[in-house]
Amino acid sequence: KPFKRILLTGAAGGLGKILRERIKPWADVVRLSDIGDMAPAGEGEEVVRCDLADKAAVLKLLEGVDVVLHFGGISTENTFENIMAANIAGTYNLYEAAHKNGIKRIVFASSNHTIGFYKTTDYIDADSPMRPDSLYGVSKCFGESLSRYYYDSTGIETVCLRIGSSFPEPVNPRMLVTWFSYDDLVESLRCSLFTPRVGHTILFGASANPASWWDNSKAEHLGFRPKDSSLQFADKFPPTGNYPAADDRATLYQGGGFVVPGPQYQQ
Ligand code: NAI
Ligand code: 15L
Repeated sequence: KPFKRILLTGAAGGLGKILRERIKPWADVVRLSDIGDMAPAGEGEEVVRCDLADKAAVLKLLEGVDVVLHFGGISTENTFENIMAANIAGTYNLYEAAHKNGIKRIVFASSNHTIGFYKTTDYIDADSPMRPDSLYGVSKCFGESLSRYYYDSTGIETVCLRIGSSFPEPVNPRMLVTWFSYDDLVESLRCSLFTPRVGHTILFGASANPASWWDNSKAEHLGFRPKDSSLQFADKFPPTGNYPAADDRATLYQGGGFVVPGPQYQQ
């Protein structure tokens, strides 16, 4: 197999559970890690419970690893304290441990919420300035900057995959634009891991949907071509004629509901 050992963080999560099955052909051993419960290790698997905020534990977690798929962390808006521990300290711990363990490449599960304050009428690319829509989005911007710093200073390569909405199918009209099928997600990871040189690349993770807010031309070298489309679900969400609605922030901005923080997160 191409790799000796792949580490997947966030293995107990929604995407982690899907990826657990799909990445097996790529490595002799898949090391699965999360702070939460995971199914016991099967053949060719290692299961390691680890809090990303625990620096010493993360250093050990990365021993003997060739490449990392970093999907662990808080995945929606939360308190600054929680985000700081899991996403900011956690991602720092991961990169520092990767450097100390001589790891060459990481795929970082970034998010469309790094750019969620662009309008739904904007069309942007990887060079458009970040415009996070939440503290969660800010923590993903931190991860992208941190990975850029580690690439420039140590040569660790990273693909920052700005995932749109990766779920079995779109569950609201916004997701007709942001939907990223599981097959396309896996293919984007395959391209990110097997392209000979990726340097530091930002890739928007969306399927070949009828409408798009994101231009992936700056990531051409990865050769990623999405195959699925949200068109098959379009009937679920007939057009209303007023999208975006001038009085509705969740349809005005690419980040959707994330631009309207829940009462528990309002300043
Ligand atoms: P999820 O919330 O289901 O999974 C995240 C996993 O990280 C959970 O199992 C959780 O226990 C683990 N985790 C949280 N704090 C941790 C800590 N301190 N130490 C170790 N593990 C910790 O989220 P999902 O949907 O599977 O997303 C995976 C990754 O992809 C996340 O980083 C998320 O931000 C990113 N992403 C996902 C999108 C999607 O559409 N599913 C869209 C954009 C980004
Ligand atoms: C994300 O970053 C979240 O992790 C995911 O749960 C979805 O909310 C997704 O963005 C989205 O924008 O649909």
